[in-house]
Amino acid sequence: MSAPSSSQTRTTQDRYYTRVSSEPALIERVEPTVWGSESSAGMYGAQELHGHAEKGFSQVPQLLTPDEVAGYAAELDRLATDPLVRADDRCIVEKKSDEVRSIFEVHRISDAIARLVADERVVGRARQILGGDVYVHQSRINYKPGFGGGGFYWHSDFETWHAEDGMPTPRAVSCSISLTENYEYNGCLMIMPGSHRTFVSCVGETPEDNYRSSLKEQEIGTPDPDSLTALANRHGIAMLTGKAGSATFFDSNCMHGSGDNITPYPRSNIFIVFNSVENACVEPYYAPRRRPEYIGARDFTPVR
Ligand code: 6CS
Ligand code: FE
Repeated sequence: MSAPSSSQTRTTQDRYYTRVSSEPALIERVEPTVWGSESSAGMYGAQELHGHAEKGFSQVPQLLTPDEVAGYAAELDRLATDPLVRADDRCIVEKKSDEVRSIFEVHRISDAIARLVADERVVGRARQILGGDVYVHQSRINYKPGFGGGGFYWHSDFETWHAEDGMPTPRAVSCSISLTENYEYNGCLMIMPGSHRTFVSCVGETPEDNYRSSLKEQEIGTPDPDSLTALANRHGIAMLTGKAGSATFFDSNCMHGSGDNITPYPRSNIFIVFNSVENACVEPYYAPRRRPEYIGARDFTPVR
């Protein structure tokens, strides 16, 4: 399937068209969720991989030890208070405050996080799910501070990565590693279980430099209320709570979001997106031009 030039016109051969029609649409996903065999050797057992294929996500209760959590939490604090990092485009602050919301491309900024990316507990699970070698499409840390850390409205990551980063198919998986306790009330990740099997085509063209606003608060590429209602009624909503050190692996096309955090308890996580090397990004399908490489990588070197 050849990618269209980075244009905003729908191309007939692209199954996952979005942001080009005046009407939303629910499109059935045709690719598998687990690309390797569900009995492939690795950190996941067959039962866990089957569960991941069914729900579109899987939780690892204690991926990191308490000591490791403390180490990475200290690393997050160091990064968030480093003036050079604060001044970098990779650092996104909250819409309503000057608090750090996210820092992108952290696996290149922090040696500790680079090691975590290549840790078998992390990349090994991604390889099992994606059925082979993987590279990092995106990494970020989300701070979601207490008393006002902003949420993320419902969306599919694949919809954005297809439209704006040129990701051909949903053969990518995200790993969110919590460094603070994720309660129901402090903005934990919410996923509609099974929603990864439906691609929601969104309405509204991608503006120039959309990422400058979308990373603070996404508007373009968010599904319409009727589509969200249909998916929520069909699948329900799971609240991904978990202790610090727990991780959630979730398919690139899961419908997910998280609420604002008005509690005193921050919800910080490390977020790593693995893409199959067989699914390397091409030109954006529905955006005027590529996003910066710190958001959508163009180095497809497999994680070793
Ligand atoms: O635009 C993106 O790539 C990012 N936006 C969200 C809300 N989730 C996925 C990703 O980190
Ligand atoms: Fe997301």
